[in-house]
Amino acid sequence: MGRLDRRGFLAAGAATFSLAALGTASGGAAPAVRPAAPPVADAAPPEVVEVELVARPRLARILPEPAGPTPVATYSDAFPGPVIRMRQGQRLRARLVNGLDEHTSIHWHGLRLPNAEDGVPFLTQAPVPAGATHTYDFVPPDAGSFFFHPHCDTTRLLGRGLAGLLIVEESDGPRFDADLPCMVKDWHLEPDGRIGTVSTDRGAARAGTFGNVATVNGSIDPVIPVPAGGDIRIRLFNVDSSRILDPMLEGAEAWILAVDGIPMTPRRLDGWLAGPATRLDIVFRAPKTGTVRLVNAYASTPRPLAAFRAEGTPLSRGRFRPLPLPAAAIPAPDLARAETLRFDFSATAVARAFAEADLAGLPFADSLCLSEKTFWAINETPWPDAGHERLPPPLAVLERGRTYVLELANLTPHLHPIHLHGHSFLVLGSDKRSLPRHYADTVLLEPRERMRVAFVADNPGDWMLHCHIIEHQETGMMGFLRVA
Ligand SMILES: [Cu+2]
Repeated sequence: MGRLDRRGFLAAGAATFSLAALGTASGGAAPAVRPAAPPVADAAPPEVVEVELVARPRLARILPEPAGPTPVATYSDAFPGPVIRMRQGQRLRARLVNGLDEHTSIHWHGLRLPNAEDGVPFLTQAPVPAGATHTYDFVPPDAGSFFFHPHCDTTRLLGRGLAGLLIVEESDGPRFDADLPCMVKDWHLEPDGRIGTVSTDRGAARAGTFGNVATVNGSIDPVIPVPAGGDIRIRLFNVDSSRILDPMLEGAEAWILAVDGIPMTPRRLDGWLAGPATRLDIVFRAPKTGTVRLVNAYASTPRPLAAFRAEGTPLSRGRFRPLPLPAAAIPAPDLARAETLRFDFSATAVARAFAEADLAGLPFADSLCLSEKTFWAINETPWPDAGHERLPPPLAVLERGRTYVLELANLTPHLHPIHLHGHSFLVLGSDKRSLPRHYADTVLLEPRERMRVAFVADNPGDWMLHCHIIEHQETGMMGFLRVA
């Protein structure tokens, strides 16, 4: 069927999918401008998109010479990606080849997929041993901007870049003159290019251990060409483990079209905080000449992330109007009959002891998937540390098909992006901020903030609920809900 090309992908039987690099890290090279997908009627798409993801150490150039290349870990030779592009309705068959020296798995972040495909070692699947393979096989139900990463030893592996993007294109909706994934990540680098310390106890117990080299698509402040005068869709992925973004586009009027890949009523990009794991689909009109700058305003002075430079003969488009993307078919919560569950996110120092009966039947885990220390907890229950072998009982058992309102209370002075697997929830509101109702899979809790989200528990299985500041997740702020 297929053959292994130089980037290490097996493209078996899939004629139209695209699996590409985001850019080479040298000289600010940028992703290729790619037009929006043609209408489905143009060609009968293959039913199955097959990819091979070979997780292993590689070398990538992030810092300019005389620094050396950085020893990274990636899913392909494409750095930092890869990007899997497919169309809504297609089936993804992704074969993971574990070339790491430890067990791993792939979690498909934000997808409402069957529990067995969710990629949480011990909880939803057996870990994939070093040297072994595992195939994920599912049909993404929603179009959108998703990403994938391991779910154990995550601070270390994400710190080395082990993540990829999954873009599921809508079959209709507005057309764009360019559709550009922008993967935002800070690296912890020594001056010679080696990976430095990705986690400290001080960082893990506070806001996270921040990197020192900000990149977009693996490049430091890259200049990305865009068609002059065109309508540009950028898909911003915050794949960093701790950085909070307040993305701003200087030099263009920009609108948010989707949060976490889920379309919303277009809203001006202005002060939308995007914590780790959040994705924003943004549209702007490129100028006829010149440059639009993407900056992170969540800093005392805005920090440059990337620039978009208008190139080519200016396109003549009409008046700029941000058109909504087609709505996702997410089940609407039945708020009148909802049950409310409260979850407190707090600091802790003491692991909770459970009776043997509570632990009966729960899986054993190993030190890669248990924390070394605990600084955090959900409802006073930290994810167990390495002295415990069994996973804790579920935080709550939910009745399949019922609507639940989760009241998420941040009792700490730090921010926590809280992520639920396998479901998209409706953000109802905050006791501190005015937010539009919108769907998401990760919601950023500001210090002492309380937010309410609602969803239909329609997907059976055990689903992680955790902070996506990965050091918080791995030091206790993690648990799971059981939908039965
Ligand atoms: Cu947190």
